[in-house]
Amino acid sequence: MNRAEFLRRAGAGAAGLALAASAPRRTAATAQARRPNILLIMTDDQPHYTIENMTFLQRRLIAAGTRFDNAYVATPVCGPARGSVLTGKWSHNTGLESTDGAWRDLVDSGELVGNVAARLKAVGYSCHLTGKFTNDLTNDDWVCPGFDSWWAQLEDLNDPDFLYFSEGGAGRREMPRNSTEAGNETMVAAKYTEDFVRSRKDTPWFACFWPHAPHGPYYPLGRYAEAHKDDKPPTPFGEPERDLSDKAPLVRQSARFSPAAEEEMMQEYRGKLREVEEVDDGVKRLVTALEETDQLGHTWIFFITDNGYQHGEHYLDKKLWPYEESCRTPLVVRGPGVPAGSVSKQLVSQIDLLPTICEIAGADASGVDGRSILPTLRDPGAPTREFLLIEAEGRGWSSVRMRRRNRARTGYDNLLFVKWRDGFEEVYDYDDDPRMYEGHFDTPREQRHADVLRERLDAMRAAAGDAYRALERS
Ligand SMILES: [Ca+2]
Ligand SMILES: [Ca+2]
Ligand SMILES: [Ca+2]
Repeated sequence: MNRAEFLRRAGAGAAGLALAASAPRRTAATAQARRPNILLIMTDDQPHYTIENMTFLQRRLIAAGTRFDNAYVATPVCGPARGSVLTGKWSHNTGLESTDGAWRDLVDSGELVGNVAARLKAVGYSCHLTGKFTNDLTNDDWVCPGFDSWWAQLEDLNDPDFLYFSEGGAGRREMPRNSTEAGNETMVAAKYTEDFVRSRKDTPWFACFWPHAPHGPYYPLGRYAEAHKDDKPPTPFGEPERDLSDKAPLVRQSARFSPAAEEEMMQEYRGKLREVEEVDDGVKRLVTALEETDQLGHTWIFFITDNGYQHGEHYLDKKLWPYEESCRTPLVVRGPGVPAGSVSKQLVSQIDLLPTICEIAGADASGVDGRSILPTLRDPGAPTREFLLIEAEGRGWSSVRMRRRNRARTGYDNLLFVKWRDGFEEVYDYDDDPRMYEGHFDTPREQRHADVLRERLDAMRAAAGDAYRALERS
């Protein structure tokens, strides 16, 4: 890349330097005015692999940034996951274990004082949110600390006829739902975020576009109502020989084997894909607005989901399961200095968003459990961690993923260890068993690492901050 291209990509800091070099009298004030914007797009209940269906995201974010193939949620269900994104902490440190009552739990936790928007506001950012903040938000005069622009959906989020929302905490309002852009919750939320980014182009901003899609029930835009009629998830329904003896009793009890259950799960999958299409349209709307207002070059864009979803893998539906479809999140980042079209295999978590965003903005990132992945955004191979926690204490399990270099075989040992409240253990080796059909300790690698994984998980489930991060590396 040439010098101009390098400076353009290097973004805020270098842009300030470039301006200073060409116009020496414009100094700190210019750099200050050019602090990068941050757009955090978080979808609701989106299996990681469905970003294959997002053509705009593929073309303008993935091809222009980094895709993370080992990014995970903190807890695979809405309320606790959103708490971890907002606070940069594990649910065992926020106390958030359930989606029922999630908003009240979050307020009562006292953790919102240090939420990501409050930290950015403290250094001069204008902060905005549209869409689903969290579950059970009914309070229509409340605004989360740190946000000065607020369009949050209120319960009942799943009402088939109306959208309910609070604009700036000024009371409960409603709009009829329909299949047009004016009545579609994703496109309405995108419009409010578009208005925000267009109106704030002279100040640094942090915008959360958190559509309540592709969460069910499915009310897609009319133009997608007939799409994806025969599509099926990439991992087939069920498991070989219907053998779930390697999985916890709760998995066996929850498994649904009937053809009718399979048909229901496939229909749900197709509903999700239709809503994934409308999310892609919302992303397009925002990126186009950033381009038209000349902000794209100094805006970071993060794309994630709050949790994934099973569509019949291991005969399971819904979420809160310890497997990839529930626990992986798509993570795509485009921003100044991020190499275009790169892929990172590093272990990354939702709890890393707050420290990463704060580092980009120059805000305080102390007192959290996550770590900044900015070094990995600059160089996709830069290591993050070797062990990563995921927990679902409300469902009765926690897990640790290991991705550790094995010099003897010039590769990595990639394992998942799950421990259930009743003592049941499962272990999977990604290399030999990528679909997670064999949870017994049946490979030499699994047996060799069993004690390390058990001890590591026990310690991680109780740790916070520096002590937690120390457990992530050997
Ligand atoms: Ca969710
Ligand atoms: Ca099995
Ligand atoms: Ca195994």
